[in-house]
Amino acid sequence: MAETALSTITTPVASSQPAIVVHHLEDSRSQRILWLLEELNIPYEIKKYKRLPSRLAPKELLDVHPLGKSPVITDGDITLAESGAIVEYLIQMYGTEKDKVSPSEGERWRNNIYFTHYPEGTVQPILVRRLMFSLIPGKVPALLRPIVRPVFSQADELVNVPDLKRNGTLIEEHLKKVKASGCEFFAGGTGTSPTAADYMMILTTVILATRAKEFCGEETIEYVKRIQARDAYKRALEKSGDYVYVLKE
Ligand SMILES: N[C@@H](CCC(=O)N[C@@H](CS)C(=O)NCC(=O)O)C(=O)O
Repeated sequence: MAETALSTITTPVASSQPAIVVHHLEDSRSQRILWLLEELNIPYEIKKYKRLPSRLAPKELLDVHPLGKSPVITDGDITLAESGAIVEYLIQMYGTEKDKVSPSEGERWRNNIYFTHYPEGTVQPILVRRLMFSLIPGKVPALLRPIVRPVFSQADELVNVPDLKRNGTLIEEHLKKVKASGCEFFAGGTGTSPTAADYMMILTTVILATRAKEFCGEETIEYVKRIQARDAYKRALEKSGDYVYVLKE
């Protein structure tokens, strides 16, 4: 199969059901959307895209959305990018009461909003910056690498490490707090199901647990294990195929 090959898996769709299509790039934020759709138990179709050797997305994704990134969904005439927007859209359109959090729920509502926006707004950019710092030295001419590598390593210590320590602690302390009050999900309160916050936070927590363990606390690891044990999460993994961010026992 060509590097940019696109393949389609269609889950059984009753004719009256909405035709949601997920444009899914391997090993990407799009896994959030597959998990959500499995939890919501609504039919959808996956169009799969392989990353190029550069790890960038193939140009076919530009035909779907002007930024050429994943996830993107189409739902009838609607095309929507940005994982947080997609999560909120799907929950509003297809979620039931258990998937939603209302303003009357006070702190639970505020937690839900905060942890829905925090991963893309704060932590993911730090993790991407860290990845770039680790990759750039390998891209400069070999002769310069002995000079460039320590510079980026020092920059990592100076810029990324303190940020990741603070963020890892914030996540860990929050999970301890909600667990102490009897909830196993990010929004806390009386919630017994994942909410938008969990669909967004799972990527960050699993990256911390697998790729940045030094910043990841025990409660965060337990959270990832709990989510990975959910049937809907397992079904999403089966449908996506190989996924690099899996916390092994
Ligand atoms: N903030 C966007 C980020 C989208 C994004 O950067 N997606 C990555 C996959 S995780 C991507 O498409 N990367 C390939 C590329 O940049 O070419 C979101 O949450 O959807």
